[in-house]
Amino acid sequence: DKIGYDAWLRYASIENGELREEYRACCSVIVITEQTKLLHTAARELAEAVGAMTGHKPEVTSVRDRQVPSVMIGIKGKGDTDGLGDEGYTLQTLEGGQEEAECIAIIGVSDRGALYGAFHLIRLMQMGEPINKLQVKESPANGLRIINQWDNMDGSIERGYAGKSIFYDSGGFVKDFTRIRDYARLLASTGINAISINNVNVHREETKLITAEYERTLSKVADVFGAYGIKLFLSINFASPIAIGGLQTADPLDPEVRKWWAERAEDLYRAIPDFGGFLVKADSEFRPGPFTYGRDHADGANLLAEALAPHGGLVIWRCFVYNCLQDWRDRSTDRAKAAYDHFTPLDGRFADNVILQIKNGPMDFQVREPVSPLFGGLSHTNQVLELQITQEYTGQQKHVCYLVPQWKEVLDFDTFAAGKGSTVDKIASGALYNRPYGGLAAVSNIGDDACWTGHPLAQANLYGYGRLAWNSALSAEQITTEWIRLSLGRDPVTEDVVSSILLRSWGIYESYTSPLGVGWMVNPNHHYGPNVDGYEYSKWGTYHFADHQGIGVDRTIGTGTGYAGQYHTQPSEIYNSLERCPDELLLFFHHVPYTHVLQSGKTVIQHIYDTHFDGVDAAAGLLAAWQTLRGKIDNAYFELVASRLTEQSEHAKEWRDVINTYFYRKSGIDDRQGRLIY
Ligand code: GCW
Repeated sequence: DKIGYDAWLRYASIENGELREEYRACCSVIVITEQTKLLHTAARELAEAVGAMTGHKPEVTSVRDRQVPSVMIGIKGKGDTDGLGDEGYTLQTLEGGQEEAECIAIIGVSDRGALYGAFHLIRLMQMGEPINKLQVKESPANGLRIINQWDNMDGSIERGYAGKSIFYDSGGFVKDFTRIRDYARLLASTGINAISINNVNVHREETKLITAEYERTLSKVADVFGAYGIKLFLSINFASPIAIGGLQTADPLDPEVRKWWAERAEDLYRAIPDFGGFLVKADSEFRPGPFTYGRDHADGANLLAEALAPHGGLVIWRCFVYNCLQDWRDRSTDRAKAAYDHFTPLDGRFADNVILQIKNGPMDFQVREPVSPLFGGLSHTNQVLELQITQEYTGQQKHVCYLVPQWKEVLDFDTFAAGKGSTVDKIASGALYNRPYGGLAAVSNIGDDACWTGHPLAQANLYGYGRLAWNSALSAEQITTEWIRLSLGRDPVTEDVVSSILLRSWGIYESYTSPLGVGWMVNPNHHYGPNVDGYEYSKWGTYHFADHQGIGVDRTIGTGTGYAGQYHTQPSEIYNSLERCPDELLLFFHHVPYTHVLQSGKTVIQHIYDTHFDGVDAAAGLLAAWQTLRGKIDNAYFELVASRLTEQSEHAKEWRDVINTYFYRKSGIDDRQGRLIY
């Protein structure tokens, strides 16, 4: 019943005897050079891993016996480590001599760096790599590598597909923190260094998380994460001064309000000295914010920044701000334009400890969207890229949809903001504009489900996010291989099959769901399953405008909403052009007749039919591929994945038939291949 619980920290015994002996010998003793919390964690983790993999658990000590081969874990301190930043580390094999045995030195710039170094060494052993000639030098590409939990204190998780919260239960914190600790381990092993533990939609009880009532419990939670180098953040309610402070207003410029927040921050830092800061969803989907008081988002963010600054805290301010009470008859409002319109005029006005958190696309985590043009629209503002690991619109962890390839596309997208090579990756990390803060944020996909993520293969998304946040230059293939070897072992056939399932899955999911970048077409509220007009006449601004002649949203500069003009010249010209716009985004930018011929040579309608028929076959193919692995992996794990893939394969047919039938009826155009459309 604990299927997949250990995820990528599953330390299977090393089968190759020679390798096992090498690891055992190199790691027979672990020496820590200083007594810090994180060095202790590093040593304990390494000892456990070596013990499980080799059958011999190394002793942990603080005195090195030079005659005995050992792993030394220490801190170098800033200054003498050229360009490694605060969190970097080196991993080196120091050859022994006559007097001295061989030693592996894991040296962090800080003790957090050393912890990452220890996890690196563990990973090498799990991968079956040699460790007797190590010359590794690593530091993270992104300063902030944060996970956002959308957990509520009643135990539910907004957009959660893997059970209930591991943090809360019926209105309070859980009593037993074991799972929280195990989650911290998983996160730290991939390099995550921050977490916000409550939903950005901050409800009544959660609003009180910043009060004395929760101080003690929070400081315990912070300790659990702190032992793994992860800083604790809280989502706050912008109207807290009214809701819990007894004030009449939450106006960011009101002196009483400023004082109130400053006091809250002081109390919080007294209880949790290494508290990270606040995550804020304001003026977004009915959440309170500065607009109520005629103030803008710089005023709002700076209010909190001022309160946190004396303690080194950060304000992470979300840019998911748009009109969610739109009238579908109003063709002049375009939700895609909203974030750019709201935030670019504020560039340069945010305090130094404010970071804007920007969703990867301009809409909302659809299977396919262009990159948000807000990346490229801000040069004097700290930014982080927000990704969604939880599969709200991508199959809800019933379907396999491996998102690392999607995230790679986003990171690699060239905004041309400061000339060629101005990728999202460089903007988010802060490198392009030399910003003090930057990084990646992502909405978690875990719950109290035995394997954490509902679908065991969805663990790969969480792992992949952490690895990309650490090193965005890793390829999707590399990350996939790592995840498979760590989680499922090193059988080459398993590796081939699973990596092909994972790497094809996003494209397959896209093919049988909404076509050509148009998005949505899901059932309202829960967002699972096909419903072409589910959001077509709603207030959320999510339209496809299909009629009997054509489909798509005209977002061009000349005749459309002008959204295409929010990009810099190079991408803007491409998107604005009917001929050059990439097929997969055509309907995001253009309204075209069903007979429009794509770059692929197919008409739009035939593309819809073909991808939906092919997508169903491909989904069945995923199941068939998995079936070949029976007997090669743990049976319970195997069956669980098989049952999910079966469900996916069935559900893909539902998608195919609803979508194809809808467009057949609208267009009256036959499928060239004469397949069955209802
Ligand atoms: O995607 C939408 C979700 C909401 C979510 C919101 C957001 C937390 O449907 O459930 O609210 O985005 O990102 O704030």
